Amino acid sequence: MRSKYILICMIYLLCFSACGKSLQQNKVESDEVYKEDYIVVGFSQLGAESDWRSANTESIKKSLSRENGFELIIENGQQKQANQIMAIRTFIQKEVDIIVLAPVTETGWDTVLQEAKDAEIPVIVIDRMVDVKDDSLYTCWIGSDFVLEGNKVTDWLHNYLKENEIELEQIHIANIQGTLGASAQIGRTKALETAARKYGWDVVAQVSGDFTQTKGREVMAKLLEEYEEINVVYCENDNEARGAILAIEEAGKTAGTNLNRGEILILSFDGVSQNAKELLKEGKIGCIAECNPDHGPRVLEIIRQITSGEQPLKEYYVTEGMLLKEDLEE
Ligand code: GYE
Repeated sequence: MRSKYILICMIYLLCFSACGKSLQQNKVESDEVYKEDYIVVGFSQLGAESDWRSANTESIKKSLSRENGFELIIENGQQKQANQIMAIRTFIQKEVDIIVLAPVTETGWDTVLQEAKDAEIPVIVIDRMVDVKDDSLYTCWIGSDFVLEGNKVTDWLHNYLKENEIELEQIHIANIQGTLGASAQIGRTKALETAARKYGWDVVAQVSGDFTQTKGREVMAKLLEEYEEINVVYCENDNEARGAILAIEEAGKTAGTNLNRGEILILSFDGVSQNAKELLKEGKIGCIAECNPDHGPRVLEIIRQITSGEQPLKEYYVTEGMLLKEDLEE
């Protein structure tokens, strides 16, 4: 009886230790696969506030795929810098190979980027810029020329007013800005302010719509109550524009390109979603400066350069054009 008991115990112990060992081996093996076969990238995306943003995330996912040799960890910052800083610290702890950062605003990155530099992890900044004292804190930046985008819209407005013989005194502009402190907001607002000074345009109000449809709608509804005279709305992205159009229609007014008939002219940025293109086609938006969200292929190329010891360009501007009703009709 006693020897039977000892035998059962021995079998049990043998099984247990064999199982334990094989589990441990698997873990080590998979860790090795994870580290050796893939380039691990931590991507701190600022949020999911717009169609542009979703397209941008998709572009990164597509390029930094498993098939291309990447293990991609994405953290959504929910439009809050504190979340993004936390995400970067987690990436550092995980010892990722590369960090990709799409920052919500420009300032406040010095400390955490210094931590990444100390850990010798290259940081690729995409879309909006970072404003840091020491630019060796990041490897490079890729994104758009936001002032240029804004200039295209203000040029379009200037020509539109001339062609339609609309007097300067007749127009009253509301500026629904993007997230304050974001490069896209800073550049686009600056272009409007410069043109307003140059041509003497009346900008009646400037208020942030945080690049979202909900906020754009809310802000526009308030503006219409406060300023009867508004007849041009310079929205800093298509989601805000869509929100503004809804608010205009809810107030019983019309978004359109005929100012002489009392319509409200909407100007916008991005041109990524089908919905925005439809609104342009219907004449509810006057023009859209294109903003290119497709950063994935370029990021892929930059990582290839970094891993093969080449030095990527410090700044790289993506190309983009203008979206007009005429082009869509063709
Ligand atoms: O235009 C807007 C998004 O930073 C360029 O952010 C980006 C802007 C884009 O929310 O739709």
